[in-house]
Amino acid sequence: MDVCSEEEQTEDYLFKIVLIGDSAVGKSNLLARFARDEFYPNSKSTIGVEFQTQKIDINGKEIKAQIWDTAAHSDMNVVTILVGNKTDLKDAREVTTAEGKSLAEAQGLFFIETSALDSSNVSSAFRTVVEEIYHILSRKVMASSDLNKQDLSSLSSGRTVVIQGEESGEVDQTQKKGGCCSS
Ligand SMILES: Nc1nc2c(ncn2[C@@H]2O[C@H](COP(=O)(O)OP(=O)(O)O)[C@@H](O)[C@H]2O)c(=O)[nH]1
Ligand SMILES: [Mg+2]
Repeated sequence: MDVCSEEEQTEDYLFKIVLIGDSAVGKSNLLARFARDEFYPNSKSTIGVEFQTQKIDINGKEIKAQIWDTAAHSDMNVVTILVGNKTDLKDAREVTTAEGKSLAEAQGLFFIETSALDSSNVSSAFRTVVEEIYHILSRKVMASSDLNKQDLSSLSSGRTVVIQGEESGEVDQTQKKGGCCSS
C-alpha cells in the first residue's frame, strides 16, 4: 500500500491509501470487503482506478481513509504494509507465512495475511496502515521546526504531507526543497 495524506478544513484527517500488486491477488475484493462488507467470487479486473472512503477512529480522531484501487502496478515507492491475501485457500498457498514475514522485515514493512473471502484481518490491515500514517504524520509534525508550536490539527487547510518510507531511497523534489509539506 502506498500512502500519502492531506489535511482537510475540518480537524479530521484524510489519508490516501493506494492498493498495489499483481492482477487477481484480491485488491478489489479487500477493498470491497472492508468498505462494503461484500465479496465477489468472480470479480472482473479493475478498469482504471476507483476509490472508496472509510472512516476510521484512531486515538479519538476521525480519520477518513480514501482507499484507491488500481488496475496497474504503481511506481510509487512508499510502502508500509505487505498484505498476503487469500489465506482461506490453504491448499493453494504459494508463499509461507515465514517467507512473507522475512520479506517484509527485509524491506522494513508491516506484514499481515488476510482473506477477503472470509474477512479475516481485512479491517486490521487497513487500520494498521492508517495508524502508521497517523503516527508518522504526528512525529513529522512534532519534529518540524516551523510547525512545532502548533498541534497537528492546526495545519492549514489544503496542505499535502507526503509520507516517505523511513528507509526509502528516492525523495521527491518537493521534499528535497522544503521538508515534508507542499501546497
Ligand atoms: N479464495 C479467495 N479468493 C479471493 C480472495 N480475494 C479475492 N479472491 C478472488 O480472486 C479473484 C481476483 O480478485 P480481485 O479482487 O479482482 O483481484 P485484483 O485484480 O487484485 O483486484 C476474484 O475471483 C476473487 O473472487 C480471497 O481472500 N480468497
Ligand atoms: Mg482489481
